[in-house]
Amino acid sequence: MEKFKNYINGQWLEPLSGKYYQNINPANIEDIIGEFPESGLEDVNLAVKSAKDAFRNWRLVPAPKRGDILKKVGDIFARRKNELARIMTREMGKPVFETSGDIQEAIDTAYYAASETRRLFGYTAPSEMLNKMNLSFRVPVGVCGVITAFNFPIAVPSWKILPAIASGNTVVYKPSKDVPHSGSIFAEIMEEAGVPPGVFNVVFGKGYMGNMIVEHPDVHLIGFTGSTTIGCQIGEICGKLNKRVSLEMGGKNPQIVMPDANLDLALDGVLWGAFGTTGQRCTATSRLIVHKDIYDKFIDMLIEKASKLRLGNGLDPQTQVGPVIHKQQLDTCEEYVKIGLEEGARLVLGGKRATDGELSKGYFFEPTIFADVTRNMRLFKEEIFGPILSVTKVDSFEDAIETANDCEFGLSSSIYTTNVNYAFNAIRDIEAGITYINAPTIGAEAHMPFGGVKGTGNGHREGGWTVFDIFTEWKTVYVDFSDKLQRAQIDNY
Ligand code: UN1
Repeated sequence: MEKFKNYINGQWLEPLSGKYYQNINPANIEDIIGEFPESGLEDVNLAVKSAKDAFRNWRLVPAPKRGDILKKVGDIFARRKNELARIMTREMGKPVFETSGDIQEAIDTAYYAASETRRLFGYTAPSEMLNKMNLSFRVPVGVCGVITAFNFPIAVPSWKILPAIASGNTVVYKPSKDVPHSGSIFAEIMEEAGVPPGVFNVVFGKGYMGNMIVEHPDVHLIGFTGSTTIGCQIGEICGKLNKRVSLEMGGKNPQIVMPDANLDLALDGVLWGAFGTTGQRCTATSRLIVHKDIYDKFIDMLIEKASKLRLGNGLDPQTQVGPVIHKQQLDTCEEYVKIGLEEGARLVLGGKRATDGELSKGYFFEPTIFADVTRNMRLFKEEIFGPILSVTKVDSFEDAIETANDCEFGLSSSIYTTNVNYAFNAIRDIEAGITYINAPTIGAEAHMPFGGVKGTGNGHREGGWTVFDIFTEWKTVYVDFSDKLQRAQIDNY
């Protein structure tokens, strides 16, 4: 069985901890992908030291030159797209068409970051004094710790790593323990593209290792995507240590369907939003909010089509829905079905593990729909991260918006309507970082700000130009060419 290594300072190194763990295919638990380092503090220390040393030179490399390397990163991802998509599917389960999209998102991010190295605009402003010039520009922060989840093994890390490096930072990356093979290939690609030793480092390990990165005194910034529980813990530590931290956490994303909507379109939207990636997206549609006039009809349409979704191994081109990531997630899904039934919601589809034939080999859960979910239920409030959709009936447009907003999270949202007034009211009034009109809650594009309000995040936006606000500091410069002492706020007033 293949034994993988950490990537530190441009070298592939066995973990100093001497420990390894096995990673398995969630669609077939007999298929072991490999043994990956279960790194410890000594490994983290080595990676951070290499990132710290590399920062001295990397920050001085002209940004467009850094961009040339990132362009190559995008080219190599494009060249290896098909091969890598299969590796990712084997490792985390979602179908190959989805893992291909995941890589495409990294390609888009690489090219965007590369081009941004020729902008990274600063501001100039007039000075209040004669013969004095005021400038400001972006500078890197230093060593960035990147900690991500399993569901987008390449795209989500790329959102952080590539802009961080474009800005002149260096990175220590800890991939989710469930997708280390993808993390290893990320390192291979960075190496081949010519990212200098130490600028990008990968250390494999389990959850505990994240804290070692977060607490390390030479790590200046943390970029995290994952659960709200872990994210809040990281935020707390970073608060105490006065580190910059960008948190991308949970969602409980609503899709509203109004009676005037194109119902077939709304149906396709909710099926993709709720069951794409087996519901394991922070942007997944987990609350369907339907107007009373079409409620029964839409639920019938939904059951009819959702019951036909084809579960299976994501490597099979017929598969529409893959497994969940691990046994624990399967247990969580079962637990929420129990909770939903106890709370009095009406189970209209699924609700149990799928074990027919080949499915018995993996962690498969039937696409599950609960109707008559009310706002007081846990099913309505809590992120499940699995193929479980709640449907709630509302009386009016106002009720729909209020219901959508009755939530601790605020990442994505959607409304299906042909009424322009409803659409614009929804854009204005839904409390979420992202609102889609006549499109599902999933489908963010790499060049637009991505992130959420309320319990989803801590005010940052990845993606697009806004990600550079996370990974840079501002340097303000005053150039006085008057040849005399000019005292601001004093001499001119
Ligand atoms: C995530 O679920 O962590 O918009 C990110 C989307 C994808 C990104 C999802 N482009 O669903």
